[in-house]
Amino acid sequence: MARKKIALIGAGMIGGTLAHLAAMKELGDIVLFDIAEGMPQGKALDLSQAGPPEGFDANLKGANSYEEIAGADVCIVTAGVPRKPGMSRDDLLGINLKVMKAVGEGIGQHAPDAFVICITNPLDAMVWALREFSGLPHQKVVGMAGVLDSSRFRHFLAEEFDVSVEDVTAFVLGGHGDTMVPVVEYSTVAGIPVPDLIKMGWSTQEKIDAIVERTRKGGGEIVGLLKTGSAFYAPATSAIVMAESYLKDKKRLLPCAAHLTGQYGVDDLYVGVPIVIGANGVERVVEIALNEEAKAGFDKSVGAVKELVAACKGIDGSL
Ligand code: TXD
Repeated sequence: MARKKIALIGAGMIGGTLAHLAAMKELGDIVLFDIAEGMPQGKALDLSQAGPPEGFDANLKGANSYEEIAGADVCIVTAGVPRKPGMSRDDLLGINLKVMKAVGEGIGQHAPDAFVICITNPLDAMVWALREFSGLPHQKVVGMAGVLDSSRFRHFLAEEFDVSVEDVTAFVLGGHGDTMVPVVEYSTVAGIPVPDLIKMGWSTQEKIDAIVERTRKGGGEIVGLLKTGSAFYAPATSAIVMAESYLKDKKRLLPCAAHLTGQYGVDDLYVGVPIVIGANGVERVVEIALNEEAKAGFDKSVGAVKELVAACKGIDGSL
C-alpha cells in the first residue's frame, strides 16, 4: 500500500509543528506548502534531518506550487495572516477570505479527494468559505477549534481536581471565539460529571465558572504571553488527532466545526458540534441535549458565526 500523503497549506508556526508531529507519528509523506519562498523548503529539510536521530521514516518536501499537493489524502490549512494592531476584524476577514479562495481552488483542483481540516481564523467562517471555494463534499471539510478548546478546558479541570488529564473529558461547543460554550454537564472525571464533583466538594461553582471563563479566553491568554504570535503546539496536536481519526478510520467522537443541515436548528453553517470522524470523513453529527443555559449560549454563538458568514458574502459576491 502506498504511503499516505499529507499536505500542509501554510508552513508557519502551526504548519511546521504539524509537519513535525505527522512525521514523528509516521502518518505519511508530508508536503509543506506556503507562498513564502524558501521557508517551507527550509523547514522540510530541517525536519528531514530530525528523522535519523528520532528514527522516523517520512519524506518531507517544501513547495510553493499547488501541483505539489496533487493526490493528498489529508490537507490541513493554516494559511493566512493573524490580526495586527490597528486591524479590524473585517480587515482580517477580507484578507483571509482571499487566502481561502486561493487555497480552496488549489485543493479543489489538485486534491479533490482529500479530507480537509481548516485552522485559519476566524475559524467557523473560514471553513465555510474554504468548502465553498473548494467544491469538496461537506463531509470532507471540517474546522479545528473544539478539540483545542476542550483540551484547554481539560487541562484546567485536571489542575483544579489534581487528577490526570487522561481521565478528564470535556466538551466545548459553538463557534470558536468569545461566545464558545464549554458544556460543564458533559465534562467528567472518569465518567463523574463536573456538577457531581462540585457536590462532592472537589471544587466550587465559582472556581468552575472561573475555569469556564479562562477557557473562553484561552487563546488570548497565550497571545498575551507570547506577544509575537498565537498558540501553535496545542492547535497542531489537536488537528493531528482529527487527521489520525480519518486516516486510521478510528471513528473518534470529537468536537469540531462541521456543516449543519438542520441539526441544533442550524442550516448551512459550520459550527462546533460533536462529530464522528472516520474513513468517510464526517460520518455522524451527534445531537446532544443542551440545558437552557448552554442552548442560549450556543444560539448566541451561532448568531456570531452567521454575522461573519454574511460579511464574507458581502465581501465576495461569488459566495
Ligand atoms: O483553534 C484554532 N482554529 C486556532 C486558529 C488556534 C490558533 C491559531 N489559529 C489561527 O491559525 C491563526 O489565527 C492563524 O489564522 C492560523 C495560523 O496560525 P500560525 O501561528 O501558524 O500563523 P503563521 O505562523 O503566521 O503562519 C501562517 C502562514 C505563513 O507562513 C504565511 O506565509 C502563510 O500562512 N500564508 C499562505 N500560505 C499559502 N497561501 C497563501 N495565500 C498564504 N497567505 C499566507
